[in-house]
Amino acid sequence: MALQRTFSIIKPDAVAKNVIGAIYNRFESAGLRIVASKMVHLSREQAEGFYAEHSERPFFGALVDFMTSGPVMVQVLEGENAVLANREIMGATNPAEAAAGTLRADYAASIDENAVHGSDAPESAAREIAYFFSEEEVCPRTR
Ligand code: RTP
Ligand code: MG
Repeated sequence: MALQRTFSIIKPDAVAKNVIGAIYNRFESAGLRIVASKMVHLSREQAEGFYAEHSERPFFGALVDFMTSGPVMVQVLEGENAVLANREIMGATNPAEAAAGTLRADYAASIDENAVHGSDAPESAAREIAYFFSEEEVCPRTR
């Protein structure tokens, strides 16, 4: 499989826990390369737009409250099969169901505050990367 990109967020709960570096280490240890990265405090408008697919769900308001409760790290990860690889590193949405050793098993407290986001398909990855980064801000490997 060719190199692929995915979009990742370290959510406000994990930033507050001071585990940005620990989570980046998981990505790198799994062979994923960080090719763009920044810290942002999302506005409600940004969070609502990012999670627009969930706007009719009952948890949408709580999700937006949480995602705007503190700064997040947003990053683009590049590697073989990056979308699926990142979802495996993250674990299940509900940390109670996440496999041992996954980010959500180790760092998430609940389904509402679950430490990380990762794109669920190559198409959503492309859309989500463009939502946060210009093309010049993504710096693929050159050596
Ligand atoms: P994410 O988009 O954040 O990476 O999470 P995901 O793909 O694993 O899960 P998704 O279905 O896209 O849901 C987005 C976020 O909404 C919250 N959620 N709460 N209470 C609930 O039943 C429920 N379901 C989803 C979670 O915080 C989830 O990460
Ligand atoms: Mg999702």
